[in-house]
Amino acid sequence: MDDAGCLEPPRDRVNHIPTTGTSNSTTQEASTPISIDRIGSEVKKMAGAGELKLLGMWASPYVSRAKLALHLKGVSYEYVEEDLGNKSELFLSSNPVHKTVPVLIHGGRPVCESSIIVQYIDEAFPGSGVLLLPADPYERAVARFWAAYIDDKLAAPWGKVYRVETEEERAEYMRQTHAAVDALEGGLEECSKGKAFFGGDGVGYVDVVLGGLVSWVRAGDRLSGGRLFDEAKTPRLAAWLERFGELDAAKAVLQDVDRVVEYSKQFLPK
Ligand SMILES: N[C@@H](CCC(=O)N[C@@H](CS)C(=O)NCC(=O)O)C(=O)O
Repeated sequence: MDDAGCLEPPRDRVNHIPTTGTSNSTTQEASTPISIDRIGSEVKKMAGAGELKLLGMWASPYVSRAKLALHLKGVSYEYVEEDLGNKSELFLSSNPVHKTVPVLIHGGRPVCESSIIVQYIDEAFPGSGVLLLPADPYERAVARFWAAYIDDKLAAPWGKVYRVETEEERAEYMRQTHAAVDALEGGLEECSKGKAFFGGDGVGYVDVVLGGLVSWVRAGDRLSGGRLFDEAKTPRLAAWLERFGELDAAKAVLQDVDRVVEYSKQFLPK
C-alpha cells in the first residue's frame, strides 16, 4: 500500500465502487452491499479512556493498525468513517498536511500517520493492555527499524500493484514486494528471538504494523492463487500470519477478506 490515495478509488472507476450510504457517520460508515463493518461499535464497548476519536476508512490497512492498537490496549473510542472522495471538515482540519486516514483525535488534539498513532496509543495508555514497544531502547530501535521497513519496502511497492496499467509494471512491483518479504523473514527472526511474534511471546509494535495488512495479504493471495508469505520461502512469516489471524484483536478488528477481495478488484488492471 503506498501513501495517499492507496485505497481511494481511481476517479474513472468511481461508479464501480460499492458504497451506498452516507459519509462521515459516527461509529459506523457507509453501508455496502457486501457486508457491514461493525468494528468501531465492537471496540466502543471496551474500557473507557476519555475522549478518543478515530477517523478511518474501513478498507485501509493503516486504519486497521490504529484499531488493533486500541483493541490491544483495551481503550474505548469513537470510530468515524470518512468518505475519502468527500473529506469532512474535521478530517481536513485534523490532518491538513497529508489528508489521509487514520487520524486519532485525543482530547481534541489530532495525531496523524498510522505508525505514529500506534506509538502514541502505547505511550498515552501505558497502564492498559499490552505494552507494544519494547522497554529496552536498543530493541525499541530495532522494532522501529522493521516497522519503517514494512512501510517503505513492502507496503509501498505492494500498494503500487493495485495502481499499474501494465502487466510488466505489476510484475516489477510484485518482485520488489517479494524481496521485502524475504528480508522481513530475517526481521521476524531478529525481533522474535525464535518466539511467536515480532514482540516475543506476545504481539508488539511490529506485529501491529504488519498486522494491519493481514486481510489485504489474504485477499491478494485469494486473487493471485499464490502465497505472499509462502511456507517454503518464508516459513516464519507464514506461521506468523496464521497465528496473528487467530488473535482476538485480529478477529475483532480486521476486515472481512471477501469484502477486501471485492473491493480491491476495482484497482486491478482489467
Ligand atoms: N503513511 C500513512 C498512509 C495513510 C494512507 O495512505 N491512507 C489512505 C487510505 S489507505 C488515505 O487516506 N488516502 C486518502 C487520500 O489520499 O486522499 C499512514 O501510515 O497513516
